[in-house]
Amino acid sequence: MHLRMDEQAPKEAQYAEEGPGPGIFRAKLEDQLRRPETQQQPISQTGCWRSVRRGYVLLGALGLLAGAGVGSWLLVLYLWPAASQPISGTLQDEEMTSSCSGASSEESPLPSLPKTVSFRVNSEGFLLEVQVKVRPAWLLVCHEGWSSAVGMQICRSLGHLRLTHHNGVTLSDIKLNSSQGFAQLTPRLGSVLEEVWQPRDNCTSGRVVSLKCSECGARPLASRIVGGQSVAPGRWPWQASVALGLRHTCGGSVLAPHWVVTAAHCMHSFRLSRLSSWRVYTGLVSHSAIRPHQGAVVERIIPHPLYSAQNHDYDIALLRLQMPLNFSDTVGAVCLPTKEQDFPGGSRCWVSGWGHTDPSHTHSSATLQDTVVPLLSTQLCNSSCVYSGALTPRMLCAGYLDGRADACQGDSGGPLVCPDGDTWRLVGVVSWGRGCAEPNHPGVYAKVAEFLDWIHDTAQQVR
Ligand code: 4AZ
Repeated sequence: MHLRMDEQAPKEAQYAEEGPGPGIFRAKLEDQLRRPETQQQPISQTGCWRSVRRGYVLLGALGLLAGAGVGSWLLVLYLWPAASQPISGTLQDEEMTSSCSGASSEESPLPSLPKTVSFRVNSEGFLLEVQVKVRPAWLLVCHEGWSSAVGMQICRSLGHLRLTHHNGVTLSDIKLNSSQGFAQLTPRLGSVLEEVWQPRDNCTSGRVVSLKCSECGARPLASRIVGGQSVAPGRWPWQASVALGLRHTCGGSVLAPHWVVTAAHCMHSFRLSRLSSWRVYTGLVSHSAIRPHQGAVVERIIPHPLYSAQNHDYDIALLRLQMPLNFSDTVGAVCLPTKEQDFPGGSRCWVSGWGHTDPSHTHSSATLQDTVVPLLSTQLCNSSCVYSGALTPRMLCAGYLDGRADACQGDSGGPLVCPDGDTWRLVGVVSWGRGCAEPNHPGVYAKVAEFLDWIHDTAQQVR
């Protein structure tokens, strides 16, 4: 996490020095000055014309010198405004949007289909409620036609990894107001979750559905946190350190007791390491405090099958832990985004990690750091002034164009989370960027919303 200079800047300066600019300019001048000398040889052979020719040659040389002088002066005049500009532009947003092709500072909201159905679980009694397009009221769900498969689908659609509990609750056991409406599942072969809800005045079974999804996205200790750069325990309970032995290599995020998500490039970079060397540490703030026995053993590494080491597309991997994590005030899961959820450009999200904080790129931070980073529109991030089309649909950008703060090496694989009411959702996985906190080069993240099916299918299949 960091505020620092870019590792690539010196390299670019080097290229500029080796490049064609000043070198070509110097070479032309030398040519012009040399040419009269080479023409002197044939001329010097005839005696009577010697002095006349010498005069001409002298005049010519003087003329050339004067021409070169005027030429240089004009060139200096022409180049001066460019030379007085900073080399790497630090364009502000407005300038950026007007001068970069394909840029726009605000995310233009995509025309989205009206949502036909929404779900929520009320906090007393975990009663499942559904809201269908035709009615504004939240309806309780009748138990008839209910199945765990439907429950699983609903939990997933709410950003949870699993369903943990479901049952039928007798209506006479709960307090209801007289206007309470109900909805019943009408199972139709091949129908989607959105189309199966029929409003009812009562449930024939006399029972409604109670549903618990796996816990996520809460910060039990959040009220005790005081702001600042270094992080207090429990602030980001899903933050994991993915390590080789005791050596921190990448960040990760806890999705469930058995599952941690990280970046595929972290696993790719250390692909020669043995599976048994990997450890996942959770509930940590100070990395120096870790002890080997605290690490969770990794049972399986599952990189996304379409990960590309060339352009970092599909930069996501799942780690299955051998033993489940014990959730506590300082260890817990983050929620996934919901499918239709669109966090627009400007959303205030947070990135955290033990990555580099200094310009020398050699030290991971001893304590967990975090910083707020606004989401940037993909249009702006892919514009000619930023990443010129390098972002694929599986990536998103967050940070600042003035290079204020950014994720850095060692933060890779870690969480970019955005608040959704009281719930924190994993919107991005730290992936890449040109340098760190470099102007016009914000951090790039794997876009978790694009991987929901892969995450759910993998977590279901691998047990
Ligand atoms: C890295 O090398 C890395 N500034 C991570 C994030 C960023 C750059 C590099 C974004 O792991």
